[in-house]
This record gives sequence, structure tokens and C-alpha cells, in this order.
Amino acid sequence: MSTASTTSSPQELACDIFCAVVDNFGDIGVCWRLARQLRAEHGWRMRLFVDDLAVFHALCPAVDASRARQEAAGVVIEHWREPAHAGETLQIADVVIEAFACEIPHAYIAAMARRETKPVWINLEYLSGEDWVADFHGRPSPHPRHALDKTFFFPGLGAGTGGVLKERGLDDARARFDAAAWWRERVGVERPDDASTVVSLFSYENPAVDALLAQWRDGASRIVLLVPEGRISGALARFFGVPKFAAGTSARAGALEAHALGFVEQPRFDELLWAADVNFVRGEDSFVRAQWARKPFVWHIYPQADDAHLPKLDAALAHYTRGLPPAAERAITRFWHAWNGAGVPDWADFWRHRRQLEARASQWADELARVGDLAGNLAAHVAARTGADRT
Ligand code: TRH
Repeated sequence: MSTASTTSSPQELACDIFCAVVDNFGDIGVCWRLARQLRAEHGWRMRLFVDDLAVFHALCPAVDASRARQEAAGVVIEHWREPAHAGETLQIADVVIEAFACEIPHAYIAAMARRETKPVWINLEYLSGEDWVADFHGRPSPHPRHALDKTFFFPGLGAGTGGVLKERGLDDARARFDAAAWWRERVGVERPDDASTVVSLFSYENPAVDALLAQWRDGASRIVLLVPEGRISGALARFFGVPKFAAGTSARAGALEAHALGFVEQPRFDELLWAADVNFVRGEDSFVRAQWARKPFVWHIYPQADDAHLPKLDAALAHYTRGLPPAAERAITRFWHAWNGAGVPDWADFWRHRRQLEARASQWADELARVGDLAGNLAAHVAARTGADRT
């Protein structure tokens, strides 16, 4: 392997992101969104190392899973085909982001240490709304052997954290969204009238879903359910008694009408959240997008060993429910808990607070925006470290 020195122009910072896909879509989902945003809004020269191009292809169909190196949305994509692999030529960027504590190749780290101007090395962590995040965000961690230190960058929901990703044009795109056209194109039916409640359901397998589907079926008002094909689809198929609930399938039972949707490229995922009245989301990236959609939502948190996710769930609830009348706060807390394994969800109890939840969803999006967007916060951190504002 040859080594090349980085020759980024003074205007253009070079940045490498390393992403190991643990499971599902969230790891690459966050990294891909961040890479695109740093390219488009900060003009950085981006390279993204990803170990699983097949998963990446689902979010970005332009990615060809058989290619070692390619480009999409102005970002160079390298197939990180084995842990020691660091590209055909060892090029060290000005900013190196190690996502979710994945391990950067040793040869790459050694070359970082040899570089005259040391790169800004960022350890991008998972999102948590817990209070301790603000204390740890931005802390340096010296490398045990090399003269390098990396900074812990913690996404968060409160002041003093790294914030969450939000593109500059997101609110305008939401305002321009043509719901009627979307329903015709994506679902193949007319947009439901205001007497119906539209629910989007992006979730892991969930034992609580059967009770909820039965409540929707037996309820007094029409529920239109939109379900992207995925891990919850089997439960829908069983409920409706069909072989599978694949994209294009529609089914009806009582007051419930459900449509299965195909997986769309990541920039189009928001449209689903904008089209619905309430969104069931999961993991990390869709959880963040639901907050920017300014609609009530329900979070299926990524389950961790020893229930380590439960304090994170309650920390998010503490932010999100702040200022809600006590009855509404208790109802949303009960509902989120039930959706995450504690109790049986009670739709009527939750949705009778609809108007208050809607008002809070909008207010919360404004509060969250005050933390600053993650890409902008990251660029500011790098500018402070390099002494030059090149964003
Ligand atoms: O897929 P997720 O559950 O991801 C994760 C992973 O499990 C990860 O290992 C874990 O650490 C993390 O959660 C907390 O959920 P998430 O984060 O919401 O990612 C889903 C991505 O898929 C998101 O970027 C939106 C995208 N998406 C599309 O692009 N098109 C679609 O049609 C749909 C339904 C989703």
C-alpha cells in the first residue's frame, strides 16, 4: 500500500468517516446523512468507508454493492472490505470520524500520528437524551501510544450536547410537501379526509402490535396505516390473514385500513412522516426525523442488553413531554412504555390528547433546534481546533 499526503485546498477540508454496520439501517443511516450534509452545506471533501454496501444500497440505490470505490451525492464511498483495509492509497484526511466506536485501521491511525498537521479525530457516539451526555460531550481522549487525541462527540437532545442532524433546507422542504400527490404516487389512493387518522408504522418486531391493531380495527373512527416493508410486516400479515404484507399490499378490517410501502431512498423517508398524523419510529435516525416532522410520535427504542435502553427512553420522554398537562404526559409515557414492553398500549387513552401532543411536537422541534444541528456543531468544533473557519 502506498501513502499519499493530503493536499486539500484551504477552502476544502478533507473528511473521512468510518462506519461499521452493526445491524439494520441506523449506523449507515446516520453516517450517510452526515456525509451528505457536510459535503453539501460545509463544502468538505467527504469519503465514507462502509463495511456493508448491500445495506447502504437500500438507503441509496445508486450505490453498487460490487464496487470497491464509487461516488454518490458528491461523497466518495469506499467499501471497507476488511478491518485492516483503509483504501487503495493511504490518504489521511483533515478530519477523521470514527462512528459509533468502530475501530479505525491501525495503519491509518499510525499514519495520522505521522502527519505533520494532526487530523481532528472525532468519536461520534450514539444519540442519548440523558443528562450526563452534556458532561462527556467534547471531552478529549488521548491515544495510549500515539501523540493523538480524539474527541468524544455526543449527539443529544439538550443544551451542551452535539445536537442532532438537521439539514438547512428541511423545514422548507416540509412546507412544500404536496401531500395529495404523494398519496397518489406512493400509496395509490387519494389522501384520506380529515376524519381519518393516518398512522405510519416503522418498528422492530413488537408483541404489543396485535393489541393495537385490534383496537384500531374495533375503534369508532377510521385509521389509515402506512407500513414500510420490514421487521413488523410479518405481524401485519398474520393479523390480516394474508401470506405476506409486502409493498403494494393493502388490507382492511373494521375501521382499519393498512397499506404496505416499499423501502425508499433516504432523502424521501421524511415524506412518510409528513404524510401521517402520528408516526411510530425506531432506532436513532427515524427517531430524529420524527421530531423534525413536528407530529406526535411513538418511539420503539433499540433494545440493549440489561435494559440499558430504558433510561434513554425516559430521558427522551422527559425532554419531549416537558410542559405538557399532567394527564397528557402520563398518557404518552404509558403508551411509549407499553410500546417498549411494559404493559398493553391503550390507543384511546393516548390519542384523546391529540391536540396537546400536536402543539407540544411543534414546540419541541423549536426547542431542539436551539441545540444547533450536529453537522454545524461538528464544523464549529473543527474550526475551533484548526483555528480556521473554513465552513
Ligand atoms: O434501522 P434502525 O433500527 O437502526 C439502528 C440500528 O439498529 C443500529 O445498529 C442501532 O444502533 C441504531 O438503530 C440505534 O433505525 P433508524 O436509526 O431509524 O434507521 C433507519 C434508517 O432507514 C433511517 O435513516 C431512515 C431509513 N429509511 C429509508 O431510508 N427508507 C425507508 O423507506 C425507511 C422505512 C427507512
